[in-house]
Amino acid sequence: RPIGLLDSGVGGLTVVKKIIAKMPHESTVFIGDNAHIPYGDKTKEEIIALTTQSVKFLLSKNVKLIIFACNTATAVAMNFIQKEIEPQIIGVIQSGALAAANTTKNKKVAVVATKMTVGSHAYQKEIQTRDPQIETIELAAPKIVPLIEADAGHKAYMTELKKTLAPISNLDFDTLILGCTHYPIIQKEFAQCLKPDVQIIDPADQVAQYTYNVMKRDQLFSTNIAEGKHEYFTTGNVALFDELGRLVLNDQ
Ligand code: DGN
Repeated sequence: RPIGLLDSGVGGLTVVKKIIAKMPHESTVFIGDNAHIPYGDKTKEEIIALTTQSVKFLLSKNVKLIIFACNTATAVAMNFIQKEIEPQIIGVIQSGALAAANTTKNKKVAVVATKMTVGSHAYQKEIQTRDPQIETIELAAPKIVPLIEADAGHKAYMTELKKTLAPISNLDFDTLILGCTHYPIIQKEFAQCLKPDVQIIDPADQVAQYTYNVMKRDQLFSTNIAEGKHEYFTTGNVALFDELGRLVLNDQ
């Protein structure tokens, strides 16, 4: 049985890529809800309804575990949907918070994410439970995801990203969480907009490790000795998803 992953668009492929690298014998099924991107500006009810559709699709593919490769869905819909289904759901926020709490030395962490993720303060809460001394600075960046989804060539980001990060770029945090799974696609550009000693956290690294641990604990590893198979689906434009998706999967 495969591992299921979902996102509102191609961002979740940054997580798929790390899962495949960590567990090459596992098969995966990914669904990107590109028809309804961005999730960050929608209501909680809308996000729960859309995420539920993607979860139903993944369950129809007989997945053994589901990863919400979307911070917005993790923040808003994960706990609610977990109550309704049997397979375990793994989100990205808990892992991102853990990685940041383990990384920061000066106990100041910045999180850049969608409006909805920032509004939920999910990162702040998770970081607080790990270390109440850590100060979390949260910044919503609603313009970045639509730019990434629109521009397969990675071009028009710098100006917008600089503008978006301006309110925090001179603050003295030493760790920054890419709190949206689209952002690792432009991690280099993020680095260029920040002080050189800021550590950038892609929660997907810790998600891959956590997923590995859960699969070991629950004996979910595939007995395949061949490489896993990977299927990709989108609710949106297939040609665009294909073009941008290939770029994300091959490019990092
Ligand atoms: N990739 C998603 C996230 O991690 O929050 C959401 C992007 C969006 O829909 N705006």
